[in-house]
Amino acid sequence: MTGKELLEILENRILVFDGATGTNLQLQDLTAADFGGEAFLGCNEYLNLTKPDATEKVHRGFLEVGVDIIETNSFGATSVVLGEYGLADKSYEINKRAAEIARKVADEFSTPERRRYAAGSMGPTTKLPSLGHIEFDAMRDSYKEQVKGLVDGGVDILVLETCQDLLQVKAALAAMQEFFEERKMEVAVIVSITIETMGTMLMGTEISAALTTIEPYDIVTVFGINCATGPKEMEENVRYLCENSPKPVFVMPNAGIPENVGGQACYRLTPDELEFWMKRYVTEFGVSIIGGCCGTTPDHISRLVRIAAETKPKKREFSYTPSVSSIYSSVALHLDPPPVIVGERCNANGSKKFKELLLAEDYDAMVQLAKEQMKEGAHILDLCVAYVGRDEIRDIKEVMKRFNTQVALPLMIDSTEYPVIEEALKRYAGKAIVNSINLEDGEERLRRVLPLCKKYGAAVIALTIDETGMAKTREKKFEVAKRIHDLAIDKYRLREEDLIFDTLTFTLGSGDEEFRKAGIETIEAIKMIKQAFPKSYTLLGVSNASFGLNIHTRNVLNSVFLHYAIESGLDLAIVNAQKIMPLYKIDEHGRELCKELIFDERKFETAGN
Ligand code: THG
Repeated sequence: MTGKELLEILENRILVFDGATGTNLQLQDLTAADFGGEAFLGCNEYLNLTKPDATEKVHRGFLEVGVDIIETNSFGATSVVLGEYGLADKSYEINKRAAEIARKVADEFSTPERRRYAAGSMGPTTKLPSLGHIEFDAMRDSYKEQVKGLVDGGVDILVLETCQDLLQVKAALAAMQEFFEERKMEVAVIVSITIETMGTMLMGTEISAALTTIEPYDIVTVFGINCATGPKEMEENVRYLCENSPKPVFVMPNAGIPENVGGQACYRLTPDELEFWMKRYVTEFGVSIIGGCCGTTPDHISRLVRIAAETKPKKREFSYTPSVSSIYSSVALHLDPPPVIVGERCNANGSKKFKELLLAEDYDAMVQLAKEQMKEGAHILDLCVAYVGRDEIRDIKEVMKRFNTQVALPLMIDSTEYPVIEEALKRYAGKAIVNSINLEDGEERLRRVLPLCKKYGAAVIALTIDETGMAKTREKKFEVAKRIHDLAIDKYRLREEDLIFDTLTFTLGSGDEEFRKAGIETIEAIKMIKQAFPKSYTLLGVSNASFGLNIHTRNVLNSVFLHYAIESGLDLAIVNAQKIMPLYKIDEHGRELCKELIFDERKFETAGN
């Protein structure tokens, strides 16, 4: 089943997933022999080979109470997890068998009026890539083998569930995307994250950050939450998703928060209680797919079947705010009042201090400089570790593995090197911005960078530069922006809201006749772009406007220039957050002089320095 087919079904009915696999295997009192020996005791996924009847029995139990979708017994069947039992090389086989078993039983219960589906369960593994437990590539490859087994075994859907770390999600999605491209096919994908009792994912991720990061992926059809708590504790997060997510919402709670009874997890939520909450989520909030996680039995799930039979899907009204995100929290690409402030100081070419820290390889102090900018009011950070004579790949790896978890602000990856951009994106759990693309070498840069943005779910900055150089007039800036826009959207399938235009400015203080109109052209181009592409965003590296002037003049000119750019619709500004002044703090004379410089209304002969 494709994502589109799943969406069509969800237009007309609520779908019901099954309940706990582990809990219901345990109820069968399986012996070590059933698991294939003492060494494999507790490896539920191995049962698909050693005692397939046990898995089949769980599926039957749920299909008998009327579920639409059963999940394969493959939650821990990646090589990463199976390796703990010495079964890493059996991953493909186990996943394929798990899928075949589920496929067979689902088909048995299918009727022409009502098909039953098999969803390939993919768990979080036992490793957290954001904590360095495993490299992105290794995790992606392990997931890819699981996907291969599940799809070859005949699943209709892939469900990546109980996700703890967004970087783990990205590795799994990269695996699926590569697999779909290689096979020239696709199956519907559901991603479900786990929100712990403290209100965030295990890594500290807020629900808004998770939605922002996963939302750009076209292959993900449905997004939701499962595990950790009962339905009641999920209320605020379910509400958030239903009010904000463009993708249909999935909810699969435990039978309550587990209580420890003599070393055993004990789940106490009654079927009545589950029904009460889930009914509310479906009818009032507009949840589309419901099911049960740990501790839920066929008794619980029969209540969900009843809800689905009694209820038509609610037309949900949501409003999604295009944003970017760190592993922890998200930042909208337009703020009121504007602008979104992008801190410029984590740039080896733009800050003497950052350059020195890079040369000293004092990566931890680089994190401190990032944190300082957050205190100064930055919302996003530009990050550039390019420095002549240094290995930029090595530096970006070292920096990203720290910035990913130690910097709470979303990052803008500022590099001209494609491999550097990819290495950065592979180490970033959130939704980044890639800085930047342009048409200097024709389409080449778009061809290389935009697929990376799609693969890792990033936004991108487009500079108004083409084969003839940096555009100078408003018309030319607009023309280049439009050319990039059309290519990015039509050819590379980027979304309008993931595109940020930078109309660039030459320095205004050179006194050079050629650049007298640089400021006004840059500002006017912002207006034209905003009008033509209202769903996209605009950005300026503001400090560029004042290169060559003395430091005080720079701060004043940057502040005034920023003011007028914002008036023309600028959304984001790369600045030194600490140095930007509100207009009222600048004396009348200074303000007037800057205005004349920016709008070329000069009553004096040369630009004052
Ligand atoms: N557009 C986009 N990205 C960009 C730029 C842009 N990235 C880089 C740059 N331009 C924006 N960042 C800076 C950072 C620092 C300075 C200017 C622009 C700067 N630094 C001081 C100097 O060089 O004189 C040094 C400050 C210090 O050492 O502390 O001016 O336009 N998309």
